[in-house]
Amino acid sequence: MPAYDPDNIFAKILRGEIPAHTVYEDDHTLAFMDVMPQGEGHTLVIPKAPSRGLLDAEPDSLAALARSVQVVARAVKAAFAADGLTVFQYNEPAGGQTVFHLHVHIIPRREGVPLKR
Ligand code: DGP
Repeated sequence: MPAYDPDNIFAKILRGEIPAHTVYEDDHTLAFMDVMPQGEGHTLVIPKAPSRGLLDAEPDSLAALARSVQVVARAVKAAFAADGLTVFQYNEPAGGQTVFHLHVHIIPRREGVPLKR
């Protein structure tokens, strides 16, 4: 697996070098709206600690990420009056990953409405 690249776009968002529509932040994580949403309310949650994906993340960072995913998922579900949620995470190009800083997707879902691709 390649080394973590500190110039990835989410690292730049964490450093405030490029803007993001932030919806949640704590000491260890940040959540912001996805610029290419697959559905209304598509939100990303990332750890502040540098990791390329799930496989190289430190346990404390993962624990903080999991807690924030639940906080943000609850908020997004309520804010969009969703019937359900799709939560997913990709690793490496073969797994569908395009931005190489660990992130979790949260997408509010409505009965009968498919995801955009
Ligand atoms: P993936 O690595 O395939 O799990 O998806 C990366 C996601 O990041 C994709 O849904 C689009 C989103 N994205 C890419 N560039 C930016 C950006 O500059 N800002 C924001 N908010 N989202 C981005």
